[in-house]
Amino acid sequence: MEIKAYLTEKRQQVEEALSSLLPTPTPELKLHLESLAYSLQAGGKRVRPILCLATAEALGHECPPRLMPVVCALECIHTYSLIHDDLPAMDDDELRRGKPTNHMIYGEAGAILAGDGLLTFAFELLSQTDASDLLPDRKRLQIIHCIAQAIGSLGMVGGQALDMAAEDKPISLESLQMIHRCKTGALITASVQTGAILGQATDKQFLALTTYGNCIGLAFQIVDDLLDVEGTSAQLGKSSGADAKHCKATYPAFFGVEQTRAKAREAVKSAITALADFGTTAEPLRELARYIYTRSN
Ligand code: GRG
Repeated sequence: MEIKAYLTEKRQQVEEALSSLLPTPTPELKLHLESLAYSLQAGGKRVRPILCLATAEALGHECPPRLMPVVCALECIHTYSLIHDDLPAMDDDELRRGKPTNHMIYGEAGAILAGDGLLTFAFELLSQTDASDLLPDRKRLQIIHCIAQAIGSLGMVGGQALDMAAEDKPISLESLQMIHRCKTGALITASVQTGAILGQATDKQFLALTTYGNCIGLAFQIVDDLLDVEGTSAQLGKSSGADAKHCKATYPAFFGVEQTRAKAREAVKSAITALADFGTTAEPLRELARYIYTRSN
């Protein structure tokens, strides 16, 4: 299977669903709603919703259009985290997805509210109850719980707190791994788990897919560390060298570039091994794992 064509097709499916779901700007809230759309439609890779769709497909289920709001919620959450991560009080970045960051256009208060709006909107999308014929409420609740756990204080937010506290300080490899697991890995794993629930995974399949999610989450962050060292800002669509600027511990700082690359390859291999009991329907997941290793932005 051709991963590029697969990604293009799925990305289009996600883009169309996102555009149709975004609230229509009212005259009073024009600027605020525009600020949400600005970041959401700035052209991300849509890795998390695509992972969710590919996981459901691995289990033999195409996502029906009426369940796309659940899938799109993952991208709203991811985009909120990027907007807040770029704020002056956090990583203080001026470029994201190849465009000025949200606060550069809408100001700091505007960007905080854009993030708040997207996070809240995600839970509005997740909790819509008009498709209970396709997704029983019990399963929907399981998805909401899984995502909330992944992005809260013991997940992404906690990872960000640890990351902020670790700036300019020497930290152990274990601490770095925990930051990666919480800050980046948790939402990636939750995206796979959401697809697993949508695809009606058995307990055994859910566990295997969770291992797959954990491994690609790690590979994703290791590659992000590498790209920060090796990529250019034009290629990445965000400032390169940001980790060094903030004196952040990274995989390349611990292991050097070559060994870091080997660790990313190892994580991808473990992800693919976790899918051993799945047939050809899991080929997109296998290819996505390989793509995460070879991606250039
Ligand atoms: C502010 C609560 C809060 C959390 C922020 C995700 C995050 C936590 C910060 C982002 C910092 C960062 C660059 C992490 C590395 C991995 C990562 C999430 C990269 C960006 O994700 P991509 O590559 O971006 O999927 P696109 O733009 O393609 O969606």
